[in-house]
Amino acid sequence: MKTMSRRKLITTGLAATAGASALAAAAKLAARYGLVPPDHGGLYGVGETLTYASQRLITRHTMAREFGRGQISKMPFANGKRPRDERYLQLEAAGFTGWQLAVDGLVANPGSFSIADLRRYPPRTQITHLACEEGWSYIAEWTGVPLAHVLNVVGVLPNARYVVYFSVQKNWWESVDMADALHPQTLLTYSMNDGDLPPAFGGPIRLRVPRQLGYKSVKYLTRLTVTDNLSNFGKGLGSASPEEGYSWYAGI
Ligand SMILES: Nc1nc2c(c(=O)[nH]1)N[C@H]1C(S)=C(S)[C@@H](COP(=O)(O)O)O[C@H]1N2
Ligand SMILES: [Mo]
Repeated sequence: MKTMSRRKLITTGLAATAGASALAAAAKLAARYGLVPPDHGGLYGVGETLTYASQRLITRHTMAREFGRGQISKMPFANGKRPRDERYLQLEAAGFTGWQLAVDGLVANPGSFSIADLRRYPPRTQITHLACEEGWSYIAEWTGVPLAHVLNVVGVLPNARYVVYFSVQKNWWESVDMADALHPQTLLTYSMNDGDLPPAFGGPIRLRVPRQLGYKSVKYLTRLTVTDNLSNFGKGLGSASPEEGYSWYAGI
């Protein structure tokens, strides 16, 4: 076996240290600019910070790709189970007329919106890709009101940093930072491929966040809350995903 020369040993060691200190320096820089994700602790923490901070610095204003009508998937895959509780089934039977989306937290005018209320706002339609972290994906057309519009209606306070959103399915909740919350393609969607959003796909209302992986697009939304601090939600990692080992920030 060839032994490593002393010189090589030192250069390799230096390179390793240089790499580590560059990472540490980058993490410090991210902290200075407030670009540390809520799941920054633990084994992959520095990596999570670098991914989030660099995406935010470089691609903050970029748009997710939009497709043509001919590219819409013929058989979109509905993942997961539909809610089966009595209340949801009653609301569904009544055409979701009784559904309410509550918006509260750091806002001037907390409120509650029916689907009809949301439909009265200027809609946006977009054909985007939904990619699951498990490897499958599909393209569909979604129509809804930009979350930014609803946030303007309720009046977000200047110290707002994140929007946390909850599903009727208690184990599904997520959050995004204000850059994604106010992004023009982040939509509260109530239509899919020319019809009402089907229950299998999150009807009556789902947040589509096309610049992040599918799990950020939570279905069956019941409540949004604006906050400056994620530590009081769940285990304090920003959403349910990091509690299961997935990144809070899932930018694509
Ligand atoms: N409420 C709720 N939202 C959810 C899920 C779910 O099971 N329940 N699954 C998530 C995951 S992991 C993905 S990939 C997408 C799947 O979206 P689809 O059902 O339109 O395929 O929804 C996300 N939002
Ligand atoms: Mo997923």
